[in-house]
Amino acid sequence: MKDMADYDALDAEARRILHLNDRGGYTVPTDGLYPYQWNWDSAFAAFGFAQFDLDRAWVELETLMTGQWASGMVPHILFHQVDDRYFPGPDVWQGVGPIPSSGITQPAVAAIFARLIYEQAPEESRDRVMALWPKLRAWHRWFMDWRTDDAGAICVTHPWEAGRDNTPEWDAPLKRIDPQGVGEYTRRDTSHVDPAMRPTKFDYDRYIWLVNLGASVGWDDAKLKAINPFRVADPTMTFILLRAHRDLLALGEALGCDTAGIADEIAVLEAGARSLWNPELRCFDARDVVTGDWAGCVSSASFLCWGAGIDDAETAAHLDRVMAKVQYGVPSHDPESPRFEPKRYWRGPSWAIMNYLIGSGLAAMGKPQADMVRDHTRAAIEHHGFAEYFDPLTGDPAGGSTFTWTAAVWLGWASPNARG
Ligand code: 9WN
Repeated sequence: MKDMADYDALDAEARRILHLNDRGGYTVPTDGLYPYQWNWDSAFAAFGFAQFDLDRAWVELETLMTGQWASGMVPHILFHQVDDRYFPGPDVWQGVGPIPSSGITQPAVAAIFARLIYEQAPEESRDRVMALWPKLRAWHRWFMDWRTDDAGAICVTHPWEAGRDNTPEWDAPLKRIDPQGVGEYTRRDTSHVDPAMRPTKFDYDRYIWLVNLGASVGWDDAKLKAINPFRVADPTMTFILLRAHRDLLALGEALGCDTAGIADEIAVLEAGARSLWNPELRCFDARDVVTGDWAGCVSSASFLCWGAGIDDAETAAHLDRVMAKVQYGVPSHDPESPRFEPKRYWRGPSWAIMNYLIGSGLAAMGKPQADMVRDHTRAAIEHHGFAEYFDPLTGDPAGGSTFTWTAAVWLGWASPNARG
């Protein structure tokens, strides 16, 4: 246990990281490995900035929304300036928005933080959030139009869309893809980070094949939906959109916006969330929409249910079982599964952002595990720094360092000085 001076120093280091990664109006996840603006990273950055610079927090969200497409979609990467340290860049993606971008989205966390930041300082934030609200509404509507399955769950159409790139949930759907014609390409990620901590070539070939497929139809939502073999109803997207939609509604009511339709959409998403209950696994799980097959995975995404306002005793029992095996946060995949790899990206490591979404959800529903999830996250960061992710067994830092969202989660939630 550190004393308060040490925590103050960690707070200062977290603020330094946010400034270090600030490119003027937007924040990169970390220099080199990810030199662009990423969607959900940026919303977390806003949460971090809001702890000490309210104006800069709003600017982050405002810049994110400048990339919004005419359809309402908000891309997962905005390429504000070309940087060849990352692949695939704007030439491969061929996004069709107002600025160069990718063609897929990411979990809709922005409205969650817009509400949180607004409630922290309503007077000063009112005009800023009023301007953002209709854009967030349009983005959520696009999700409802293009990403729901028949049951009302939200689907991922590319492994990068859920932000949990190589999680075992995608193994079977990706296996069905023959990545013909992908050709030669040079990965950049493995020149920044140990390949043992990154997705495999098998995964990358399919990631790029899916990007090429979207670009081949100009990212037309209807055309792509008809030809895309990868469509998985997913707890990450569904629980997060449900939580964000509740926040959008509360925010809209507070601001006097036109909230027509949102309550009905929440009911659809609630049904969709319940459709992700796998009766054999006795837990929330991903479901391949093409085959109807369950992934059969207890993952950190299963534990996002509380954030969405859905309590479940059997999922809580899984959380207790899983947490008894680790010391540094919620593992992204079940440590008792043969597919668990504690250092490989989304196949085992603990991520501060998921811990935050899970822990804050547990706290909102008064669940006793909330403090444990926060304490684990605090321990990971205080012992091992602001890494992209952590080995949940040893706490070893993994992936990139000086990471924006880890610093933001520290400032907003994990630090003993945090107000959240
Ligand atoms: C692809 C930026 C992003 C995160 C994702 C994380 C990782 C990108 C990559 O980095 O994905 O989007 O190239 O590996 O999986 O959640 O937003 O930090």
